[in-house]
Amino acid sequence: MSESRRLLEAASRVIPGGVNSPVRAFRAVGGSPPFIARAEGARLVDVDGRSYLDFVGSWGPLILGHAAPAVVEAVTEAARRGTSYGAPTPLEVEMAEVVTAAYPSMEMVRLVSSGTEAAMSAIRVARGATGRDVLVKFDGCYHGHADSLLVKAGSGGATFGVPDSKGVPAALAELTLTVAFNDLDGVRDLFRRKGDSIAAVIVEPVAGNMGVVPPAPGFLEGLREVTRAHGALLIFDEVITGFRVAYGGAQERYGVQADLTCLGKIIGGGLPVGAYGGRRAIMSEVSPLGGVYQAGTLSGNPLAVAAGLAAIRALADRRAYARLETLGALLEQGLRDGAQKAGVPLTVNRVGSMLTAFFCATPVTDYATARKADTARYARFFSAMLERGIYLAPSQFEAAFVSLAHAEADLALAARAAAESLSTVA
Ligand code: KE4
Repeated sequence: MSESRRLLEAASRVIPGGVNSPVRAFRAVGGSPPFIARAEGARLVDVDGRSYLDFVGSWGPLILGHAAPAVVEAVTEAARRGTSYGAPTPLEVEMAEVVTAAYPSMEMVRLVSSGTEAAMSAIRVARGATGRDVLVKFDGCYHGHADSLLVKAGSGGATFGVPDSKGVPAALAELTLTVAFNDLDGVRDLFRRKGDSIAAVIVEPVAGNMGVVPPAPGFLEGLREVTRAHGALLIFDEVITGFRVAYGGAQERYGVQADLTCLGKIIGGGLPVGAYGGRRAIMSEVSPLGGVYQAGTLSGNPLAVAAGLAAIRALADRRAYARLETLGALLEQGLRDGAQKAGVPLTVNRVGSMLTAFFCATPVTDYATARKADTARYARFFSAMLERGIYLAPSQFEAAFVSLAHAEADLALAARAAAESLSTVA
């Protein structure tokens, strides 16, 4: 028995599913997950000594690659000065100044410890600032596991939400309305009917959690316009896209500014950091300035902020994004070429260094079209790639990421493995 299998058995006795986050259990693709011993650059090594070229990057944070020297050095140095004080520190000021400089719509920012906390806090601020209760989200967009956000569409289009999880009170879920991603007419219709009760619209400006789905031309601009017209707030959940699709995130890439923005992943450099922020008038609602309460023992943790700042500093050289674009394009081309050679229908959606290869022949523009993908075929492709030492997201409805630690030779290796793997699933 492999060490990973032994560890999974041991883990499953004391951790639900043997994992600390469900997607890691490989339930969507079958097989059992390799337990990771260490990682460096673009590679993971599991407890059985097997090496993998990593295109998950811890689900987005590791845009510099694993164990980036600047990040490791920053964390080590910070740890020598203590790991947490529960008191303000100079680095938190620097992080807030760096983030607000990169995101002009964020005049003030509050650090938290996860993307979930960022999104949960942002919707509370939006409800507190507007005095309204209703929230609009999009089918297939994920904003962490706060109750109000674990909601999917009720029957029919933009109707009252139903819980997406046990334990979410129906009365709360009903305050979340859902619309199809990229359905601007659906949003406008919703505002015509319920506009005066809507506190905010929360959106992943580039969807990453139904697989990668870019915003349709005019979609983000339309959300900006309709929310402003009805006195609702526009929340961009940039936990994935922040510092990923551009230094200034989707707001820079698409030129649309949100009222509130959520960040996470990259800003922690692989350690637990989330953030939410927006215009001064809105953020002045947050305790201790205003009546919206939010707090956190480890918010602004010195080690996590040191790691995040080291990562962000490395991205300030905008050539980084040209490099990420080149690498992302190579991964996309390798997948397309392999699919064409194997005669396998594949739709690849990519924005910069994040992409998803959907196993379907039709365009993927929202969750309904994403769900047309052949998930069984994706699972077989995933396994074939893993056997060839390529570590992809263990779900069709997630993003693959390239990092600055990936080299052209890595992408050539991935392309060869994809061509072989696609021919086995044809
Ligand atoms: P966390 O609480 O997991 O730090 O962030 C929640 C979150 C919020 N917003 C967006 C756009 C996100 O993508 C996420 C978390 N992403 C998932 C998968 N894409 C993390 C992986 C996991 O759940 O294990």
